[in-house]
Amino acid sequence: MSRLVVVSNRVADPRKAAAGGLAVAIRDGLQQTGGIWFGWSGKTVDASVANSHNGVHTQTVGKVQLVTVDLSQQDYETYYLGYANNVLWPVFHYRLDVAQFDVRFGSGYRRVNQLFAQRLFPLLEPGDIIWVHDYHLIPLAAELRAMGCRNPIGFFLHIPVPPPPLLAAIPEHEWLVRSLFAYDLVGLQTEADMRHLFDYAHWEVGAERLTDGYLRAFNRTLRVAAFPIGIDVGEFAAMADAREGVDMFSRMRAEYSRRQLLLGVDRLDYSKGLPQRIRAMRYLLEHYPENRKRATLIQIAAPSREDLGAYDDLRRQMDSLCGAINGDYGELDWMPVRYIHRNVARRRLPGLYRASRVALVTPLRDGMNLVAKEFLAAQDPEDPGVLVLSRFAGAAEHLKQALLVNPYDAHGAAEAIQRALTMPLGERVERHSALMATIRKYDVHWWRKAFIEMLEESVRETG
Ligand code: GDG
Repeated sequence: MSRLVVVSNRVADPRKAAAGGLAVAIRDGLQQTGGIWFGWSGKTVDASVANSHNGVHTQTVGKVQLVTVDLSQQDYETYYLGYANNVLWPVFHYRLDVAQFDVRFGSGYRRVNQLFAQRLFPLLEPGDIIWVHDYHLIPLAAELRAMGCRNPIGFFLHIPVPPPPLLAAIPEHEWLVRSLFAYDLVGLQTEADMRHLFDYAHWEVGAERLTDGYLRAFNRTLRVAAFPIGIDVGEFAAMADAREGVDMFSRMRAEYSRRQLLLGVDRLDYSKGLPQRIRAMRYLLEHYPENRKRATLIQIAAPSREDLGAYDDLRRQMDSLCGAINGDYGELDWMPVRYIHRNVARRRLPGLYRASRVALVTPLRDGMNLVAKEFLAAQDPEDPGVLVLSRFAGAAEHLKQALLVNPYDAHGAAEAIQRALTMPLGERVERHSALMATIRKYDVHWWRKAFIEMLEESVRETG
């Protein structure tokens, strides 16, 4: 079996309890074959250190080496804050209005990808399979190839691919897509993402569409396929039954015994549709007054990327919307929204999910959305809650039995929430069991195996 080399912006320490399902799946893959997990250390240091070997750290955990590199402050600002999070993240989530284009960002992005390639290349062995993750590292394979790397290299994009005219708004769009052709396999979350990439490649670079997921351009053949990412369903169900999960569940059930709990769990990010969700709640209270003094939304908004201005705006907007809805509708003994701008411990999440009658997963745009799947996995199958899911989350492509909504339409979303709150037990059970079958089949282990198998296969086919 080939050794696996995983590259991502950040390296999760797989021994830490906080590691999510993705980190666990990657760790399992690495432990099976041995290998390397390579990425940024999360630290910024003086440029002289970052550019020397003192900026590289190696730790061995079992058969796996965790290798991280430090970045200079300037690289952090241009590569990470600038290009990754002020250009690629907003544009790939269809938000040209919050994108900020600056040539310095593009050069920092390229420089850090080169630095990663320079540090990684000497560690590679001929049989290694390389798996690169996410938008921070699109040009990594091209940089490795320029150094003479012939190993199979796959790329998985965790976020959506926007339609071609939006992608083309990025000044370096052609370079980015050309860089993708240095990979042997590009994995995307959904069929819709595939269509966008194929259309772009066809119209903008004249790529030839070969059979079944193969594109030919720049003298290379690239295979593209959709691998909807999943969760570790067993782990989540077990966490719901563990002490902290059960404690959380009992506390919430006691507090909300005669009330109905709605739940949102998100990073505080403008892609997640949080202001729109509060507006839908307002609409619900206005038009279905039976929910007053009865339904409460707990919205966990974990702090995220607080160094960026667009996130400050969102924070202010949420403070004001939540203040207004509570001020207008709240009573001495009831508040419509409990907004918590903090991180909640991972072990407590399943209990919270299980105590909730409805989950509101209503992003404006999302690659997949794992919260939707975690909520389902944590439910009591005999008395499950209802998932209200945005049609614009990648997850909507295969979670068909959820109540799908358009998050921009406060009226329609409120109707769906009302339907969820009043759904009879039989229908809840039926929908939940169909959804569980899907998330069990397409879990995170399926995702990792399917990607690696296809990468190995595409390399055999194209030589
Ligand atoms: C990207 C793509 C794609 C959230 N709040 C807390 C907390 N979380 C955890 C959730 C879940 C994870 O964070 C969020 O995952 P999502 O998939 O919902 O969203 P992104 O972070 O935007 O992830 C997304 C994903 O990559 C995988 O490919 O699905 O589309 O955007 O696991 O539980 N965890 C803890 N406290 C919190 O307050 N502990």
